[in-house]
Amino acid sequence: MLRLKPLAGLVMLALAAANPVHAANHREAPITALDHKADITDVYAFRSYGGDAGVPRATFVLGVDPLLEPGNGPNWFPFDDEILYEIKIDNGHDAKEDIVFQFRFQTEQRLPSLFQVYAGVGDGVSAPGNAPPDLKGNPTVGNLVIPPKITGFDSAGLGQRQRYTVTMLNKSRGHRHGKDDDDGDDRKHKRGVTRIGNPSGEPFFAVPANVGPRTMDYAALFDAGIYTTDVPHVKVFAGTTDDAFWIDLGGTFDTLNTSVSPVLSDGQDAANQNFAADTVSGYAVNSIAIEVPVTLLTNTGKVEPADSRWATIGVWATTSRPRMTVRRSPKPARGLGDYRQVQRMGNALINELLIGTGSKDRFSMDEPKNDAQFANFFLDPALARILNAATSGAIPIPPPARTDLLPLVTYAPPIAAPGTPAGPIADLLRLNTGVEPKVPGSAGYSRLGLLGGDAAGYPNGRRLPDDVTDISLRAVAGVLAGPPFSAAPNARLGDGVNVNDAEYRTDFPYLADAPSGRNRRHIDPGEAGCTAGSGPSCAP
Ligand SMILES: [Ca+2]
Ligand SMILES: [Ca+2]
Ligand SMILES: [Ca+2]
Repeated sequence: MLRLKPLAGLVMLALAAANPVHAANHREAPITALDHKADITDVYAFRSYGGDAGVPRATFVLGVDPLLEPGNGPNWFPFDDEILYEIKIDNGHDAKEDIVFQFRFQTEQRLPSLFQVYAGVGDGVSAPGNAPPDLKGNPTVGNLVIPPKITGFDSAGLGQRQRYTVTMLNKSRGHRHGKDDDDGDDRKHKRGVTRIGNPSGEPFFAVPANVGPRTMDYAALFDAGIYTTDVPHVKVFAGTTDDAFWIDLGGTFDTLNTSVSPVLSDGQDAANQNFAADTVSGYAVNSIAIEVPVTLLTNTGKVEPADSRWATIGVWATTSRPRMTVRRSPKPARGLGDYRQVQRMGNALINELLIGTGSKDRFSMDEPKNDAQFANFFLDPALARILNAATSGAIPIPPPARTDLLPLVTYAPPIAAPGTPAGPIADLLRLNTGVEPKVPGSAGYSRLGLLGGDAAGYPNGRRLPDDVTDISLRAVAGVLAGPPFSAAPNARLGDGVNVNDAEYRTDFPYLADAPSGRNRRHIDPGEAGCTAGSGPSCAP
């Protein structure tokens, strides 16, 4: 076991700036620490492993608004009508978006006279026989006072109701077909703008926070919030869910004072259970998810084999707000003008672990195609030097320039096929859409993704159960650089939290139910960690 040596003040400051807590991007940059609604927590992109295996599909999940305490009424956690939420795809290896999925929300308040936005009990509760008359002296006995338990989006008790629109932009048709494309059939590429709709004609509704079992049937709302759309094989979902990310946040933030050594034993590394408290346990997050067939994503409009240069796409997400805000008190503020980017995220690694605090806001607001300006941060990452120093050299690190990290910021093997144009340095989550998905828990699956020999996992895309904290620590420590960095102790770095507290769904949107405000359980340090919905520390 390694012993951490006491850190010098400068190192402690640097560690706080480049802390692995930011692997999930919860409050990682100065501006989004002040703008929670626009704060992207995580971006996931993976080949769908549920549903019809005959139609290769990919699922994208965007998490925003970190660390939502489920009991935090009376307004809970609406999406922001002023924010444009986008998931962007580069399929031509130039780090510019070719396909964009846009989500916009619209909020209505249907219970303006009530003090909280959700309410419900059983079949509804009427005023009892001793209820006093109202202010005008009218009798109130028998009047409905509390609406029935919320079971659907039309339930009267769903006071705050959010609908949303989904728009797909295809910017690639025409200029993306170069001499390397032997297909040449432009009809496969839908030009311009596609409004993705609900075949029923109803709007898409967002799933509300899980207030508690008396007020609502959250699971029924979650199920009703999974929409099959009028575009074949495209599904959408938005709502308050379990935060799919997990980490020993408190231990990590206490200058690497994790509950277990940052170097795991072989047994800890292999176990499908937690040895430290998941600080994010019992918290919710707002999630937007979309599933689309691979044929809508690739440059050729086909399902490309893994060894094709066209198989690998780049993915990132952005939040944007109108350029101007007009304060109209006592009326609500109004946004005016076109949108300006507040934040973006691709890998769970780049802005969080590598970019210096003084550059994080610029990074958040700039575009991936301009990321060469930040190249020095990952060609000689401070975090690697901190791991080396904090362990008195027991964690050896490769010398700069750290070209072993290039697969994360260019199109390069082992994610992209050999021969794929590398493109500019850019923080994109690279997904080889030709790699067959693996069901978590099945043969060959690893929470460590590519580092665990599972080609379907992070950093080839990112699945919900991929342990990006451990993977990122190991990658920064040089495991992609070959011996000696690819062996233990570098290859055993981890925080002791190996799995989510809640059990993920096995089909779209794969996210777990939000914990309820009534019964949520935050696991404390020293407690055995609730492991995927079972174990001594789970919520009742
Ligand atoms: Ca592009
Ligand atoms: Ca969780
Ligand atoms: Ca971990």
